[in-house]
Amino acid sequence: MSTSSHSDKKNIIVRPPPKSFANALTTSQFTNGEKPNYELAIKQHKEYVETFKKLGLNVIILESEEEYPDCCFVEDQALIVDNNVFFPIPGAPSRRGEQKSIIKAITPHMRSIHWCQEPGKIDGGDVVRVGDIFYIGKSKRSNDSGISQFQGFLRKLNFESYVVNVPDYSLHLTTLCSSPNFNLLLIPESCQNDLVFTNLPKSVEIITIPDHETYGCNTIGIEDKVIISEGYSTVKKELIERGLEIIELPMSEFRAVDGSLTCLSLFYK
Ligand code: CIR
Repeated sequence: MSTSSHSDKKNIIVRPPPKSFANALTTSQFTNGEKPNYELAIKQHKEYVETFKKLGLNVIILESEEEYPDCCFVEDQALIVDNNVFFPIPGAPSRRGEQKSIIKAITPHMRSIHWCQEPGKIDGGDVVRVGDIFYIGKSKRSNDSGISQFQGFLRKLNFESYVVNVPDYSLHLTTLCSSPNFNLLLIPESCQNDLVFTNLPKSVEIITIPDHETYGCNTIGIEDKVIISEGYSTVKKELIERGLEIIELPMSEFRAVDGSLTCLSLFYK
């Protein structure tokens, strides 16, 4: 998840894709409309889970639910900041029921619990934390009311936040960028002017990546290691050059339905 600080990544919640995964929502931004393959998605998800186990995280695996084809994308269902949670109203009505089991799994571990109210809607996938500044994507899934309610939650926790307009062709802000550690922000070249990161600290280096590697801009940093999607050579090279250790994971089946690495997890400490 993109709201946790790098030191918060002790526990990780994941959920394997259900058999109905081929019916997951998609914009086809990254494909020609081909459906994901369930068996391959399960294999890729297992590799994802094993990676975090090897890195020493405590992995909590929730059961998938057939009636929710998108239920593996747990990032969208909760916004956890330093073990305080804001439960959003997800932007896609078909995904709202996924939240029940997430609420049950998370609430016992949280210091405080907050709820988005109608007419607000916001997806976890629209939030990117860069150091201690939060950037919130205004997108097809996240509206002004949802964003301002989440900003109110952040203010109570003494965090600054800014809104970033997500271009129409993309689902979420995390579809386009990520911050693998508090000094780096990866964005696609063509988004240099479109994505405005207000008050980005001077210590943060923006690495621009060729547009054909846009999907590769979503990464997960764990200490000096960065998990990236397999097949994005520029992303890999740029991060290695900055002294980071790379772990590559195959993500083709999740990519087919707009799911990136961060979408598959929720972290708390
Ligand atoms: C959806 O359209 O909701 C899913 N197919 C993909 C969700 C990706 N989640 C994320 O970026 N956080």
